[in-house]
Amino acid sequence: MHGWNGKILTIDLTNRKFSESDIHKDYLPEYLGGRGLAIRLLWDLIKPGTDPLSPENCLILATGPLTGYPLPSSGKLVIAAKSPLTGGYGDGNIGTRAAVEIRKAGYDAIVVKGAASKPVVLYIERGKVEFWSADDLWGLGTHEAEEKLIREYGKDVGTLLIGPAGENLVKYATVISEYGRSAGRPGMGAVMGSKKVKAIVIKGDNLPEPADRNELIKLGTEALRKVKESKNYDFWMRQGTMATIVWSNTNSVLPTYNFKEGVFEYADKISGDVMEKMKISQKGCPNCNMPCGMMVEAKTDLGAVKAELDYENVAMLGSNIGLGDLDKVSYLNNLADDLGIDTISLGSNIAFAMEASEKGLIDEKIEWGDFKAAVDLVKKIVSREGIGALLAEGVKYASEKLGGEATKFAMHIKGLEISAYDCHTAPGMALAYGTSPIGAHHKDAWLISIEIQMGKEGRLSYSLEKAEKLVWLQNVRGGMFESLTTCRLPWVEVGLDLEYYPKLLKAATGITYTWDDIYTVAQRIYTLIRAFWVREYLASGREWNRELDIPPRRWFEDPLTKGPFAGAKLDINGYNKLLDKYYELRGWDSRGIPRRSTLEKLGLSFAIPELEKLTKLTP
Ligand code: PTT
Ligand code: SF4
Repeated sequence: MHGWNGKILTIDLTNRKFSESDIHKDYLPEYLGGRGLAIRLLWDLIKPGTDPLSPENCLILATGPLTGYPLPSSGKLVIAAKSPLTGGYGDGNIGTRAAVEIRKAGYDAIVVKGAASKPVVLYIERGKVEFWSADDLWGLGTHEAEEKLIREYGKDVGTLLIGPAGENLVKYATVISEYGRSAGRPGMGAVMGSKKVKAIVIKGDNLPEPADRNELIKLGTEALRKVKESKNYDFWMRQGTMATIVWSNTNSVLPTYNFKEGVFEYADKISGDVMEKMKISQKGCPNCNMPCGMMVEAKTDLGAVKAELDYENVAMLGSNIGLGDLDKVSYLNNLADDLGIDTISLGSNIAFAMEASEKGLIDEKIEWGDFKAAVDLVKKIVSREGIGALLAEGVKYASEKLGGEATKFAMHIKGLEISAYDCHTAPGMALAYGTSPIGAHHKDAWLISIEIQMGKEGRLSYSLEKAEKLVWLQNVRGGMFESLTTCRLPWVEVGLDLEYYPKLLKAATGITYTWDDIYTVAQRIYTLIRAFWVREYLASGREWNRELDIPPRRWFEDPLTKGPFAGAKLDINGYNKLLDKYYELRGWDSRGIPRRSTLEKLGLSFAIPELEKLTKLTP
């Protein structure tokens, strides 16, 4: 075998044991790695209906056949589990040295199961796992805890850790690495916390041997050079994802006041240009020559901090909560990283509380743009105090508890808070959120950039071609990149030719994958993830229906009141037409459940008996 290690490390926390096993011979060629391997392992290892915060859930760290090799932006890792926030499949993709070290330690994936009785640090090398006490780290923020780990283990290790949010099982706690990389929006940090794992430290030695080392190095070097020669490179290096603030505002999609509007009157105060003036350094993931981690120094009444800014963080903790001051937004961003909580869901929960306060649905007075109230609320959420205990469960739960009108402005899909694009004027992007395999996240399909290029009429249309584009984007981004596992930004942001990827895959594994083969792998992954959601919902006594793929009522009922698209909102009939087309293209029925014939065609027949115990499958 080339390009993969072919091995999984399983760590059983309950019994403080570990074992190595060979990965089933078909899994790697059929699912590639990363997300593909993670969903197959979750399907196999988790009993239907498992409580996500119980020892029976598994936390999976999965790499792919390109991870760690000298080619563009290859230091990425998928962290997956059954999500405590949504009850379905959850994952996140983190750029960290830990990704490379896992591969170098001889594994394609690590499965962490059971639960420790006391806080632990897991130290992993090839063929070795040590369980160290984490008593001195439990309760610490991720910044201080990581510093201690580096002092203890040295700089040449990979680290993954949780903050107090993960320890306190906040449902949107994430896993953090390298002072501000964050992954696993649907509560992967809470799953790690439920297992009492404060940190995982990994040190490897050698990457698996590729099938054709010379070819891999030749292609990788050439692709790295192409990245640098791109015409967008210089601007990207100045602003990274922060350039999107102005773009989103100009195009009326910047989430503002809890997704009420798409334009923000203070957008110029939180823009990429302002960030450039605050920038002190730039950092990146392993093997990346277009580093997007924009480190800024920010000063506020509450103190000075250093923070890593990205578009999503700034939009959700800035315009979406009415805060037009990048120093203060940076403070909140840094607090989220230190506490180990997702900035997107956090911004949505703060905005939800502000709107609920405005409407008199809660007793607390939390006004739009009130920085100190927001900081106070974050601390309450993480310690689960007062209103924070409700919001620690996410906006879906909080809105159902408050009842009535609250569910209309709880901005989530399937329980995951929507990331930073307002969709009053973007039906295709709304569909991308509706059908994202982890709940409302943009990573699988950034259809909005295509929609905006279609001009006003095209953008507002419900043309079925949008569903076709969506499936293609999902297959490339959420299927291929999440499984290879490399960063997609060299392609998305500086236009690296996609044709490099099948070639690199061949050089790594020795197997020829045509684009049709890659799309089939992606279809398999999306369909198995969907089967997992259906299985987990029905086995937990929850209903499954197409309503779960429909965005919140706000976008259909409350038109925009500002900007060039004032008066615009989504149309439910148009949306349902797109959704039907999407299901048809995926081979799912009108409930959004994979058809029996689709499961058979994609080599997923093993899922049929389990699903048939729970529902009648459409032929
Ligand atoms: C990702 C989501 C994103 S997507 C952002 S900003 W983005 C937020 N970042 C957070 C953060 O920071 N701190 C925090 N406490 N919470 C945060 N939550 C949000 O998490 C990230 C980059 C980015 S920056 C993007 S788009 C791309 N995402 C990729 C992806 O998903 N797959 C892939 N193959 N390549 C990608 N490249 C880019 O990676 P999640 P990271 Mg992240 C401070 O994890 O759960 O997927 O959510 O991983 O290493 O930080 O890189 O404008
Ligand atoms: Fe990491 Fe950004 Fe480079 Fe992607 S572009 S590998 S997220 S630093």
